[in-house]
Amino acid sequence: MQHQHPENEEKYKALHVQSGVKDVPTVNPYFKPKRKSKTLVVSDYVEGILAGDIAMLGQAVTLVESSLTKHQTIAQQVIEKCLPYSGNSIRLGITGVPGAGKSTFIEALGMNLVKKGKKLAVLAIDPSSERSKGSILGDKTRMEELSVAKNAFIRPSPSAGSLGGVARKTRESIVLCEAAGFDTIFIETVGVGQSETAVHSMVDFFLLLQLAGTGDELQGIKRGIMEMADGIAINKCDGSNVQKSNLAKVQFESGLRLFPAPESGWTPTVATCSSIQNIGIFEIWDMVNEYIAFTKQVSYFDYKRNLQSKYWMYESINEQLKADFYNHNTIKALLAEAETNVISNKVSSFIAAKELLNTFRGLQYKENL
Ligand SMILES: Nc1nc2c(ncn2[C@@H]2O[C@H](COP(=O)(O)OP(=O)(O)O)[C@@H](O)[C@H]2O)c(=O)[nH]1
Ligand SMILES: [Mg+2]
Repeated sequence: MQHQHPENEEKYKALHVQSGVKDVPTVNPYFKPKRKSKTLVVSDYVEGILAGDIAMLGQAVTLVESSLTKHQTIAQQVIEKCLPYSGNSIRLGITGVPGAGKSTFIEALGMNLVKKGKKLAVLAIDPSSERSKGSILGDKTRMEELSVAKNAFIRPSPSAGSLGGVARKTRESIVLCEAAGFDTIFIETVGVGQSETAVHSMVDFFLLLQLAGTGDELQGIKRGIMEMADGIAINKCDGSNVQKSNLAKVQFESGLRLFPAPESGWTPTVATCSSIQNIGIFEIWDMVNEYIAFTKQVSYFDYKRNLQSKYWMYESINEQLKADFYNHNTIKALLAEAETNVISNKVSSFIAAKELLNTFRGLQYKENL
């Protein structure tokens, strides 16, 4: 093509103009477009979960946690299909003040268990995690070995929504984990008030991690939580803390005797352990197993699980009713007005509430026509 350049004519001997090259393509010609990933349907999730596919389990849990209606619709169907395959696990709740060593304990016991061939799922309930942007992130570093162990599935707390909402999501995730073959489920709670009750109502065994010398054993604070516990472990029983921990053990034991006997007939046990030095950890697992054997023998195990199922049904009804009411646009507008009326004593609180509920019922009736 050289001749096309007039400068290449005979008369300009000294000059030689090269042809340019074609523009290089802006896209990589070797790039093979990936097949567009297919949208997963309910049966994909269910089959994946039942086959023990952890990636699929993770995606299904994400759906459970999503607040989008279209995700919830799929999630609920997946849960329903998985339900018949759930229930075959030991569910252990772990509570204690921040810093008590819950995550370290889970790492220690969890590694013991997966080495013995158990399949362990670790879930968490931390309704505050949205604000604190995941205290659980720090936790994953405490579960360094466990978070990469083959037979472990660690999932941070669902963060969006009310405690009730967060707890429901965790409870539903338990079903999926069990259907995926996880035989041991740990639920970690951040020890701030309400979340213990929620965790207590979804586990078989509720373990309270305590520290020696915090004064709890003497002041009897967190009485409600102590009453819920099936076992207490005094953690950080190592180094200069051993003597104090043993003393705390005795104090907790006598403290527990002041509580009324639990319905199960099981006497809560107190143990000491060091999660960092891996001392006394497996003994706590023995304690859990003794409890399971005991409650199964006296037919309390299933009874408790049935109570829990009923509890969650009512919880869901309550949540749903509340959400329907408070999220209704007309009601939202009327609430502001009712507040003013109540404050200025124009209407009594009780009557205002009754009127709003009546209006809500009327609206629902019309909407359902
Ligand atoms: N000495 C000692 N320190 C521990 C033990 N378990 C946990 N810790 C430390 O206590 C701190 C809080 O532990 P972490 O597991 O994050 O507590 P969490 O907030 O209850 O989950 C960390 O610095 C741990 O290293 C233990 O058994 N002995
Ligand atoms: Mg933690």
